[in-house]
Amino acid sequence: MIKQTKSTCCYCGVGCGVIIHSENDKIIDVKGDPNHPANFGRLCTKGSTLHLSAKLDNRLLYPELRTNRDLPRKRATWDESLDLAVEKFAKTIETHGPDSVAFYLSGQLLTEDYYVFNKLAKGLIGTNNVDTNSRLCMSSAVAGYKVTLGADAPPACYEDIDHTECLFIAGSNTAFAHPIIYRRIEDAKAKNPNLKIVVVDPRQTDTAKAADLHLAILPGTDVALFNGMLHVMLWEGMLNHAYIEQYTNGFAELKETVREYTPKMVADICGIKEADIITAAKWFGKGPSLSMYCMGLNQSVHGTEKNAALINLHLATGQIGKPGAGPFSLTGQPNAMGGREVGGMATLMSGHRDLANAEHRAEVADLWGVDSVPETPGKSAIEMFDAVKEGSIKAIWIACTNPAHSMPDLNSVLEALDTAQFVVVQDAFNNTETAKYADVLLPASTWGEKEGSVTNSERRITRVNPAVATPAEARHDWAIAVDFAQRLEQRLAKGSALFPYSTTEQIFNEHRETTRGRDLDITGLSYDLLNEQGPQQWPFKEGDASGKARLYADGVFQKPDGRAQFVNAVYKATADKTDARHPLHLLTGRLRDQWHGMSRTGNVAQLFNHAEEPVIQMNADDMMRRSINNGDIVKVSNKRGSLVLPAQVSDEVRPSQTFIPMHWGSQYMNGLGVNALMPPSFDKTSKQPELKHTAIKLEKLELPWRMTVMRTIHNLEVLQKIRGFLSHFEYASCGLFGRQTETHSGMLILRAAHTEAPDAQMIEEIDAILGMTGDAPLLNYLDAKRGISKRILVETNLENKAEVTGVRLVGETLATAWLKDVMGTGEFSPELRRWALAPLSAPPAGQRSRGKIVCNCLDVAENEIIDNIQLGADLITLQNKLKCGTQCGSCVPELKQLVRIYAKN
Ligand SMILES: Nc1nc2c(c(=O)[nH]1)N[C@H]1C(S)=C(S)[C@@H](COP(=O)(O)OP(=O)(O)OC[C@H]3O[C@@H](n4cnc5c(=O)[nH]c(N)nc54)[C@H](O)[C@@H]3O)O[C@H]1N2
Ligand SMILES: Nc1nc2c(c(=O)[nH]1)N[C@H]1C(S)=C(S)[C@@H](COP(=O)(O)OP(=O)(O)OC[C@H]3O[C@@H](n4cnc5c(=O)[nH]c(N)nc54)[C@H](O)[C@@H]3O)O[C@H]1N2
Ligand code: SF4
Ligand SMILES: [Mo]
Repeated sequence: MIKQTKSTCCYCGVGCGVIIHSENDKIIDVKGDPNHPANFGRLCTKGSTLHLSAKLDNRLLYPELRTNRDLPRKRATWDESLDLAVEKFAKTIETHGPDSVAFYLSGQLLTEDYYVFNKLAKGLIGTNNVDTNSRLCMSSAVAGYKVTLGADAPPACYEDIDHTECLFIAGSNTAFAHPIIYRRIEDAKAKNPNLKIVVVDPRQTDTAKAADLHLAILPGTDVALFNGMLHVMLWEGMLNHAYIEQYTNGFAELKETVREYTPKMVADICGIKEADIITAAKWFGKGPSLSMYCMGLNQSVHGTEKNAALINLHLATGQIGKPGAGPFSLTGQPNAMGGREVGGMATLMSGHRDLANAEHRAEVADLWGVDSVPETPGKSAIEMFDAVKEGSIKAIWIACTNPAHSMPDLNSVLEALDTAQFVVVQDAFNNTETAKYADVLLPASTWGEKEGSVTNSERRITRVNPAVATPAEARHDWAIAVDFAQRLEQRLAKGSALFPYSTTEQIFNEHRETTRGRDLDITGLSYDLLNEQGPQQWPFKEGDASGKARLYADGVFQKPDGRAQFVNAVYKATADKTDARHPLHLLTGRLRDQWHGMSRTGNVAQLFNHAEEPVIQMNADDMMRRSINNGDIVKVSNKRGSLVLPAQVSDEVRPSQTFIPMHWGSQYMNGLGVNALMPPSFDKTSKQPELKHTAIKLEKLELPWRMTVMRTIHNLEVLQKIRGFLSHFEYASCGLFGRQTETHSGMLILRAAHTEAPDAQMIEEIDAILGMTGDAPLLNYLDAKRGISKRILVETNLENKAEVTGVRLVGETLATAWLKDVMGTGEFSPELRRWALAPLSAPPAGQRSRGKIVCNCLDVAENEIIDNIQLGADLITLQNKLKCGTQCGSCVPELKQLVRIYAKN
C-alpha cells in the first residue's frame, strides 16, 4: 500500500507543499500538493527529485565521538555522546561563564527545533550566543523592515504577483532560486502583457534576460539607483504626498538627500543608462508596484540601507498594503521566517521581541518561568567564529548548517573550528565540511521524517508531517535539544524543568503563547487546524476566521506613533573595491539545480546535468585580453585565499566581472570553494556579511597533464572514496552525471589536471576503487611515450547489451564530453572499440556531445533543442516534440532564450 503524506519541500523559502509517497517505510516518490497555496501542485527541479535524495547511503546514522583530537571519531551511544557534551558544556559554563559557549543554528530547522535551542541558550544557560545561518541570509531584510516599518514582517503575499503592474526584482535570480514564484510571474505576464518586469542585477541572469528592463548595475550600487529613482519620481510628480503626510516620518531629510541623485550622477555610479533609470522610476511610480528582493541586497556591508532605500520607494508612492503592491523580501531557506519568529538569533527574542527592550526581556522570562533572560547581545555569526578563534567561546554546538563551507573568509573559520575546545555537530548527512571538526557528531532526522511546522516567505505556516520513521539511531532535532537540555539542567542543578516536552505540539503551543498580542499573533491557530484546514498566514489572532494576506492596509505601522519611517540612505561604495592588483570583481550566487553545500542535491545525479563542474564565469573580453580559452584552468586569488578551476566564457557577466557559484566546496573540488576568497566584513546594523562580492586577481595555469575518470556507481561510497584524491592534483573536481535509476546512482566523474604526470600507483589505486582492474572486461590503450593511456570498461547490461560503464582517460582528455554521452546508453559500437584501441585521443570525426542537459525532468540536451529550433521549432513545438519544459517548468526561461538566439526569422 502506498501511503501519502502531506508535508513541505525542504529547500527554498517559497515553501511548496508536497505529497510524499511511501511504501514499507521507504520514500518512493514526491508530488506537488495541488491544494497548497504556495505552489498549487507544482514543484521545481529540486523539489521534484526530493525522493531521489532520500537514500540512506550517505546519511549519518549513529552518534560518533572522540576524546582525543588526534584519533578518529568512533561510533558511540546517545548516552555517551550527550553525557560527554553535557560535561564539556557544564564545565565550560562553570569555569568561564555562560558566554563561553555558543549555538550556531539554521533557517532549515523547524520552528519547534529552533524554539527549544533558543530557550536552552537564553533560558537555561543564560547566554544570547545563539545565532544562525540566517545571519548570512535574511538579517539585512529583518533590519530593513524594522527601521522602516517597525516589525520584521513581509507585508505582501504571492497573490500580489497577479495584481501588480510593475514587478521590481532587485538582487534576486528568481528563475533559479525561487522557481515556483517565477512560474507565477510567467503566468502573470502571460495574462497581463502590460505587466512591466524590471530586474536589477549586475549579471544578466535568466531572470534578467526575460525582463522588460534589465538594470545591470555595478555591484553594490543599489542605494544610488533607488535614490535616483526617488529623485525622478519626485521631479515627475509621481509621489503620493497625502500618504507621506498621513502615515510616515522623515521624508524631508530624505528629500534633501535625493536632490543630488540626478539620473546623470546615478547613471555614472551604477554604470547604466540615464534613460533606463527614468523608465524604471516611471513604471514604479505608476504602480501598483511590487518589489521582490533577495541576496543581491541583503548580503552586503550596506545591506540594511539597500533594503531601507527600496522600502523608501514604496512609502513615498504609497505602494504598500494594497493588492499588487509592497516590498516583499524573498526568504532563502524554508524556515528562516520561523527562526525569526521564535527569536532564534543573537539579537532577537521570542515573538519578534527585542533584546534591548527591558520590558520584552521581562515578558520572555515570565513566559518561560525563569528569573531573567540575559541582556547582553550575543555574538552574531562572524563575531561568533572570531570569538571561537580568539578563545573566548570555547564550546560550540552547530546544527543543520555547514559553516566550514558557507561562511566567508573560510581559512579563518577553519582555524576557529580547529582552535575550539569542543565542537558538537548535528547533521543529517555524513559528508559535510564541518563534520570533520566535530568532537561529537550527532545524527539528525531530515526531510520526510521530521515533524513540526515551518513559515514561508509570505508568512504562511505549514505543518511538516513524517512519511517514514527516522532511520537507525537518528533522532529529531528538537528531541536532541530537549534531551541535552534536560541533562544539562540536572548537571547544573538548576532545579527547574523548562523542557517538559514529549511532542512537537507542546512546543508549538508554547511558541504560540509567546506571540500573543505581538504583530505575528497566532493565538487563533492550533497545531491540528494546520493539518485539517491547511496552511495559514500570520497574524491569525484568537477569534479570527483567517490570517491576513497583506499587512499595513490601514497605514498603521509597528512604530510607537504608528508611522513608518523613511531612512535617509546615502550611497557608499562597496568595501572590497577592485584595484591594480585585484582588477576583477568576483560575484557569487546560486545554480538552478544545487542547494548550498550540496549535502542533499549532491546525491542526485540528474541535478548535476545543468551545471556539471565548478567554473569561474568570465566575460569574453577579459578572457581574450588574458589569452584564456574556454575551459583553461585558472588560479583565482586575493589576500584571503585562492582557488583553481576552469574558466568558462559567459554572456551573463560584464567586462571586469566574474562569477563563481557558492555551491562547490572541498567535497567536490580541491580547495575550499568561493568562500576561501570572500571577506568577513559585515553590515554594522544587521551584521550580515558581504558574501556577494570581492576583488580578485586571476592567472592562467599551464597544467598539461589531464585525467578524467567516469564510472557507473551503485552507491555513494565510491564517491566518498574518490574524494580522498581531490587534494592530490592542482585542479580536481568530482561529482555525478546521468540519471539515478532503480538499479544505480548515476555516473561518477573525477576530473583532474596537473603540471606533470603523478605517481602511477595513484592511478592504480583509483582503478582499483572503481573496479577497473584485473579480470574486469576492459579495453586498454597505452602510449607510454606520450604519457597517454585509455581504459574502458564494457559490461553486459540486463538486456544483454554491451554497455560502457567505466572510462579512465589519462594524460589527455579531449574525448570526455562525447564519452559521457556514450556511457550508460547500451550502445557500444565497433567504432567506439576502434577508437578505444587507437592512438587517437580526440573524439572520432562526426561525434558531437549532447551538450548540457537543459531539461532535467525529461533529459533533453541543449544541442537537440538548438537543432530543432534551427529547423523552425518555437517553444510550443519544442514542448510538444521533445517534451522539454513540460514537467516542472524550471527550464522554460532557458528554452525561451534559446529560441530567441537560434530562431531564424
Ligand atoms: N537553486 C537554489 N535555490 C535556492 C538556494 C540554493 O542554494 N539553490 N538557496 C536558497 C537561499 S538560502 C537563498 S538566500 C536564496 C537566494 O536567492 P537569490 O538571492 O535570488 O540568489 P543568488 O544567486 O545568491 O543572488 C541573487 C543575485 O544577486 C546578484 N547580485 C550580486 N551583487 C549584487 C548587487 O550588488 N546588487 C544587486 N541588485 N544584485 C546583486 C547576483 O548576480 C545574483 O544573480 O535562494 C534560495 N533558493
Ligand atoms: N559566497 C557565498 N556564501 C554564501 C552565500 C552566498 O550567496 N555566497 N549564501 C549564504 C546563505 S544565504 C545561506 S542560507 C548559507 C547556507 O549555508 P549552510 O547553512 O551551510 O548550507 P546547507 O548546505 O544548506 O547546510 C545545511 C546543513 O544541514 C544538514 N541538514 C539537512 N537537513 C537537516 C536536518 O533536518 N537536521 C539537521 N540537523 N541537519 C540537516 C545538511 O546536510 C547540511 O549540512 O550560505 C551562505 N553562504
Ligand atoms: S520552489 Fe522548488 S525548491 Fe523552492 S520550495 Fe518549491 S519545489 Fe522546493
Ligand atoms: Mo539563504
